[in-house]
Amino acid sequence: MSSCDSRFTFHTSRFTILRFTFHDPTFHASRFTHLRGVIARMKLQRHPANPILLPDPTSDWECYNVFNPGVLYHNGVFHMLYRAQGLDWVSRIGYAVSEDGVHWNRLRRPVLEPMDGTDSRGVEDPRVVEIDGVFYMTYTAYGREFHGPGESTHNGGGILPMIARSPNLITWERLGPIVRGEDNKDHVLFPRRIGGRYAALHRRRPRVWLAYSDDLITWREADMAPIYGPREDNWWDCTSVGNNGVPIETEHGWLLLNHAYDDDHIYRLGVALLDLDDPTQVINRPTEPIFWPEELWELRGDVPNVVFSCANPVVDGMIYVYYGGGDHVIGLATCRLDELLDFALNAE
Ligand code: BMA
Repeated sequence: MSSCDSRFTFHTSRFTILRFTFHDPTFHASRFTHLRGVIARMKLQRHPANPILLPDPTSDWECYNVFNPGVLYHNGVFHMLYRAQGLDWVSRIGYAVSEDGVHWNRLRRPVLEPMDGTDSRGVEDPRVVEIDGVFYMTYTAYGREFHGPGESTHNGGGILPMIARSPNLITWERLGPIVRGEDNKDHVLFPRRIGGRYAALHRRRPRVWLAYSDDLITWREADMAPIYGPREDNWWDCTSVGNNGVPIETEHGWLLLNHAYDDDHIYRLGVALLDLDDPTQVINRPTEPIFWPEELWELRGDVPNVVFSCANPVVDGMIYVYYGGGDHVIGLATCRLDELLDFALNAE
C-alpha cells in the first residue's frame, strides 16, 4: 500500500461516495460503479467499441504503440493527432480523421517527426486547439540534448514543452518551447485569449502552473504562477498531477480534466474548476477521481496501470475523453458536460 494511501472517509454531500450495500429504490445502480470497494457517483463511461485505435503491425513507425492523442472537433469532423512508436521506439505524431469519433482513417505517414537533437528521442503527447482560426499543437520534445543550468533532467538529455502551428492540421511549423532546461511537460493552451493574452497550463514539477504570452513565442517568468499540486493526504493524487486536454469554458469557470498518480504509480483522471478571468484561482477540486484503469489493456500494456488523456472535446453536450491505455492503445470514454460540471462545482 502506498504511504499516502489514507483511509476512505464517508462524505454526506450530494456527491457522496456510497457504500456497496446501499439499498435505495431511487438509486439507479447502473449509473454508478465501484471505486475501492465503494460506489463512485461520477465516472466516465467507456465506449463499447474500445479500444478505438490500435497499433498497425504493417507500419514501421506505429507497429508497437499508439496512445495519448489530441483530438479536435472542427467543421463536423473529429481530427486526431496521436503519439506512435514503431521499430526504433522513437515517438512520432500521426493524424487520423473520423465522422463519429469512434471509427478512424489514418494517414500512412506521420505528420510530425523528430528534427534535431532536442527531439531526437521523440515527439510526445500532442494536445490540439484552434485559436482565432489557427490550429496549435502543444507537445513534448524529448531529445539527447539538454540546454539548461545544472544536471540534465532526462538520462543525459532533456525535454521541451513545445508549441507548433498549422493552417490545416497536417503541416506543422514549430514555434518553440514555453520554458527551457527543466522537467516541464503536460502543457496545453486555453482555447481563447484571457485578458487579451494567450494562456497555457503547464506542469512544473510537482505543480500545475499558468503562463501568459502575447505571441505564443515569448513566455516570461514574471507571467507564470502556480495553481495547484498533488494532495499529500489524498489517496489517488498524492504524488504527481498533470494536465489533460484543452480547458473547457463553461458559465461557472474553466472545467479541467487532469491526471495524477499515487506512490504505486497508478494513473487516474480527476477534475477541477478554475476561475474564468483568473485561472490561478481554483473554484473547486473534487477529492475523488472520475476514471481509472480497469480493462486489461489499461492494467497491462507497455506501461501498466495507465489511463492518460490529452483530449476532451465537447460535441452536442457530451465530453469525449480520448486516452492512452497502458501507453499501448487508444480508448474513448464519455460523459455529459452538464453532469461533470455539476460534479466539479459541487462535489467535496
Ligand atoms: C507520463 C507521460 C505520458 C505517459 C505517462 C505514463 O510521464 O510521459 O506520455 O503516458 O507518463 O507512462
